[in-house]
Amino acid sequence: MEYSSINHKSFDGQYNGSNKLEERRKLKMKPSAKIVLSLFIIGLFGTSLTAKTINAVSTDPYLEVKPNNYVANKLVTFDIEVWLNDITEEDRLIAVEFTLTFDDTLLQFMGAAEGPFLKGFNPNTYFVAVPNTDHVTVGILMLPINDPPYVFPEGSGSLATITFQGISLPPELYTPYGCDLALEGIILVDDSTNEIPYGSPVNGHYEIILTLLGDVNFDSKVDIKDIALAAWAFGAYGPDYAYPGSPPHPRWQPVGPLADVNDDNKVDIRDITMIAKNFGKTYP
Ligand SMILES: [Ca+2]
Ligand SMILES: [Ca+2]
Repeated sequence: MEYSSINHKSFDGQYNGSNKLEERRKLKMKPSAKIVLSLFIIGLFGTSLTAKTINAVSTDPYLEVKPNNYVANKLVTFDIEVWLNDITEEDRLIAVEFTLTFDDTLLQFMGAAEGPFLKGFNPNTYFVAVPNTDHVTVGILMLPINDPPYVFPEGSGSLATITFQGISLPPELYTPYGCDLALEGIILVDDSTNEIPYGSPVNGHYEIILTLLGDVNFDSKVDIKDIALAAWAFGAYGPDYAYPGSPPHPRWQPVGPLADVNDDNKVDIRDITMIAKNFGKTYP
């Protein structure tokens, strides 16, 4: 699936133009915070629904970058996961390799960690991630266990979590600026060292959009929708908040990093106040 069809335009389209929200306005229905939030979440993840629908017809296993579209409004450290989907026991998978490519003028690779999927079938895995300037190559091998029968992976799950840091700001407000997080060099190996056929991967995309201070949903104005979104993430905090390595609050993603206007790794009344201060501002 190419990102040209699901680029910034379609992301914006959730908020501008003749979308569902606009139709509701025409019907003089007050959009509740719930509707705004669900539209926002569809905006962020609608692409992933489309991608899944396309892949549902394929029976081959395939790799997927999750989330499909990561959108930031400042330079942040963020994680993406690489999932293996639709593997079957009959595939007899014992090893996976893939390369994730990115634009090194926009992103810096920070680290990679094994996901839980393969370990759930065989705790004896060997995980290696080799970073390079603009790509990282990951390999995972399920080591033989002495106690047959060998349990082969089945279903879908995360192979790896890869952490990036945004390092480059766009030249101006509301100018889309980003790169693909594309999967290449995929190899799935079975226990006879044969390669397992796989479907087209679902690549990811990273985008940073600078906005008016407080425009949480990227619609070029600061209004009640932005406050409603921040209210949804109210009380949420990011990773490393409690102590180094601590997990983020369950409601941190996807809105928390965007609603954390003062960039202190949590959403609280300070952020809401800053949004309220800019209430009514529009761009340009
Ligand atoms: Ca807004
Ligand atoms: Ca904050």
